[in-house]
Amino acid sequence: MSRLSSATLATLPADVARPRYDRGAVRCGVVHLGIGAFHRAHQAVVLEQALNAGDLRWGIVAASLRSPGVRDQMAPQDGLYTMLVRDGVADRAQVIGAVQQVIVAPEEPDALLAALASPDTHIVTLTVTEKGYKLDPATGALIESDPQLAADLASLDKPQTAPGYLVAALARRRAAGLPPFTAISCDNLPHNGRRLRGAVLALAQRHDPALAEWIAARGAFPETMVDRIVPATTAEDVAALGALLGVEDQAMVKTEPFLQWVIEDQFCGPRPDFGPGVQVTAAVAPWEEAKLRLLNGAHSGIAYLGGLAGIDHVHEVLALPEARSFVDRLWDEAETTLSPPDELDVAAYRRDLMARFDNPTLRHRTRQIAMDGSQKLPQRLLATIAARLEAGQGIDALSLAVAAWIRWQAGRDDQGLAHQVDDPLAPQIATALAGGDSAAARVDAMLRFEAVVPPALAGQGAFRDALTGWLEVLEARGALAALADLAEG
Ligand code: NAI
Ligand code: CS2
Repeated sequence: MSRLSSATLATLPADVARPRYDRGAVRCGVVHLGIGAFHRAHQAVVLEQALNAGDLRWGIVAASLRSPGVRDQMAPQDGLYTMLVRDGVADRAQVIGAVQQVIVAPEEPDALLAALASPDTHIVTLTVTEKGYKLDPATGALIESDPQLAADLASLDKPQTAPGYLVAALARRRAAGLPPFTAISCDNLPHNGRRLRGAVLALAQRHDPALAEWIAARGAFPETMVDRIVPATTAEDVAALGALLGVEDQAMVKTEPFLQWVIEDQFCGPRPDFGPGVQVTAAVAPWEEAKLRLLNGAHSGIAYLGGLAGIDHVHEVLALPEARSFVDRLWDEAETTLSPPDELDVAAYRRDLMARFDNPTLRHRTRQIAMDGSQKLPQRLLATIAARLEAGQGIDALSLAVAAWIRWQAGRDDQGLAHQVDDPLAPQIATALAGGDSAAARVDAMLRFEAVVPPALAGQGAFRDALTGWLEVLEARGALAALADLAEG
């Protein structure tokens, strides 16, 4: 089967949407760091809207700071890929042309630095995962013990981290008399703009205080809330799309119809008319907090409890009435901690979230969501628990989700089947848990893990007791029994 490419574009079925602009006339106003599935189904699709609307300044130079994977998938396809939108009943395919070049930074660091320093570049977006910022999840401070960051602290001649590339490129722009670019984090981090700015300024300060001062004065790091469920692509997805299109697309992504992007109105240069699904506003935090605590908090609880029960996909977990009850209880607890935007109808948002989770065609794997829990739990569950305890309120569902994360670290589900604990802190967590000879001891070990659990929360007896109680149930009777207990409680 031939590959999707500029040459085979015309052979696609008529109902497959494709670029309506001249790709050869596009200029790259955006550099993206971390070309993963989410970028291809979210920011790139928004920029495709701008290109299709006739503003050809907004092509993308995308980079992977790690593996060549996506470059090798996209290069034979002239940078084209398909986004398959699956609403649970029907599929809609759109070929995206916004990505003009994919750089594998470890192979050609200067090519990425040149793109970042180009006068055409006005915006840099990032999806490097929560761990890509090299920040302590609990405190937000730079993790100076990280080998890649340590190398960038020593020299930026060949950057190795996202903050490193941004600082090295901003130095080039300043030396060339160019303005900074607007750096937009699109990762699920609380105050992602502030965190990115902090990492960049801290690193710049080590190398050149005058550069740090220039970035602080003239740069822009808007806060954002990003939302679209984009599960990792599987070989089955690629095969099914090939049967639909008649060409092979190794870089395809699958997603849901829903898309939301809330961006703080803080730009230091030109920006596109982002179009439908995007809000540019002064106040992002209320949107971000609601999404992280409702959608992502539930997602993590579903992932660990479902994974422990040996259930592979989100929609399959939610086929269990006890799991739906758990999600509703978690949302009842989380909702009291929110200061939602006036425009947000939380009851309707919860109904829409459950429908999105129920979409059987996304086949969102619990194990994918379970990844990097040490980087996710602080903003998804721990901050919510701290707020509930401060208000003297219960944490039954929230604490069950955290206890399930602790149980997940054992590397075996309730049937004894082994799983990989995919987390940058997995070795340290395993070591911390190894010494515990009871659920209480294992909870105490985790509460001492300051990289994840803020000491003020760790010292709360109600939190320790709730975690211990749930972990004893999980270890003795399993996740389904714990869900049943909660539903009856
Ligand atoms: P992915 O696995 O497809 O891509 C991850 C990207 O991050 C890859 O380019 C990888 O090379 C890069 N990366 C990973 N660790 C890194 C590090 N330490 N330094 C630099 N780059 C690193 O994952 P996907 O689905 O694209 O998600 C990426 C991020 O996007 C998530 O972590 C989350 O913050 C955000 N997001 C994802 C959503 C989704 O449903 N997939 C939805 C909303 C936000
Ligand atoms: C998920 C998120 O993998 C995960 O941790 O919870 O990627 C989730 O799909 C997105 O935040 C939805 O916008």
